[in-house]
Amino acid sequence: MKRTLIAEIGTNEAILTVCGWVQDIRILKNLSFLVLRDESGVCQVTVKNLEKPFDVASLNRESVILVDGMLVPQSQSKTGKEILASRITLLNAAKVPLPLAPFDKVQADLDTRLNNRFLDLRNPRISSIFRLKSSILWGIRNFLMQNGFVEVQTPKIVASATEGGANLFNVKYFEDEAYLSQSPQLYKEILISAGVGRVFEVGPAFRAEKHNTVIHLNEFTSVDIEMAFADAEDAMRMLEGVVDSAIQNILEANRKELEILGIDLKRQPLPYPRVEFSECLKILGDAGIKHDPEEDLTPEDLRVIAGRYSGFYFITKWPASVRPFYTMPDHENPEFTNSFDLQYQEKEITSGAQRVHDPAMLRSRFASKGLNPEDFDFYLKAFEYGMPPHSGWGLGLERLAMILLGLKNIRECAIFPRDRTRLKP
Ligand code: AMO
Repeated sequence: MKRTLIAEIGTNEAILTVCGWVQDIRILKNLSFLVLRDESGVCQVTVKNLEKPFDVASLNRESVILVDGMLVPQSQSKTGKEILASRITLLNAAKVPLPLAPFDKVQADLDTRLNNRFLDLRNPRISSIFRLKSSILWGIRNFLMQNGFVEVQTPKIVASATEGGANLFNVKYFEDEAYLSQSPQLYKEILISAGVGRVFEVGPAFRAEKHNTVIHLNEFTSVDIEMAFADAEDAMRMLEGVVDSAIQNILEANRKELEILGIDLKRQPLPYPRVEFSECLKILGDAGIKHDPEEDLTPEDLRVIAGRYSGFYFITKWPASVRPFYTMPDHENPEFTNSFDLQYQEKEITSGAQRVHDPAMLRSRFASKGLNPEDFDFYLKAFEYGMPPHSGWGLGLERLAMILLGLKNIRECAIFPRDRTRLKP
């Protein structure tokens, strides 16, 4: 279909065709006004003398129409763009009442919005979130490609757990039992043995976590990297570059969306602060909170620590007891590991580490975590024939988007979220 995007009205022809959704209708005595919307913006359609009669009064909001008409130069309309219609064609009528009115002054509750996501997304405030998320990912990809990474796709139907057995979704795989992948961890490491050097993946990760929080989804987008001949510091530097590139990209490409959402985003100078886990325990101690050095930090602990750091910072050198089997112990102090989390205030955005590359050490790590090495035979094999030292991380894309866009619930950043009670749409 030949059409002019609303954003481009006035830049080319005076006689044009625009298509879109009817956002508003105002009927006067000898004259009607429509507000027409497409993906690029809104314009006013003035209906006076049509070549072929069309009953504007019978039109429902959010119906899809095609308008042939003439540009009105120096329009006085609120939208700044106006077309005097010569012909209106109804392409598809919307039913009444709408299950969600996307332009109501009072926003519907999140559940109603998600149940009617196709209508919710018609509001540019909502669709801007996903334009920005797409741009964040482009900034990430661009930075990784410039730094010699190759993008891969690894299987999402898998035979073993990587991030702890409790959070697995089971899948019936013909005669076998399989799982939905929690993380591409094992595969990205195998690719390091394969000599790829630097590898990344953007893909879904599945976690059967039962708790319902504003930072957890049961399916999220994991951005994963792995680098050969690299230590944890190398991986952290790559991560800072990635986050900064994502911010830079939206600042350059998405002024309009940032304005629609009222976001005042700034780059944070590099490097981001690094705080060792033991230092976190001191901060907690100063606040009168006793913490077992072998236990993970609780959300409450993280809130206290976040009081000392605004913005992004790393927590490094986590205890071995709280990190997965593949994490490299610290050479001098093996109860701790060469690991890190990137935090934004109290929220974790990324986990990463230097990995164990020695197969004998890996076997003993399996034993200490109560795991059966036979379940990981295909993974261990890749370590027996020349595995370089390597490091990497996994970043939750929806968490990063949520933080950069200042949103309170991660579900706002998943176009069709999956949570404990939501399997549709
Ligand atoms: P981890 O399990 O910490 O590490 O996950 C990495 C990052 O993924 C995001 N994330 C989630 N986002 C939304 N909902 C969830 N349920 C959820 N779970 C995790 C977070 C988190 O920081 N294999 C390691 C990574 C590595 O070491 O390379 C891993 O998966 O932002």
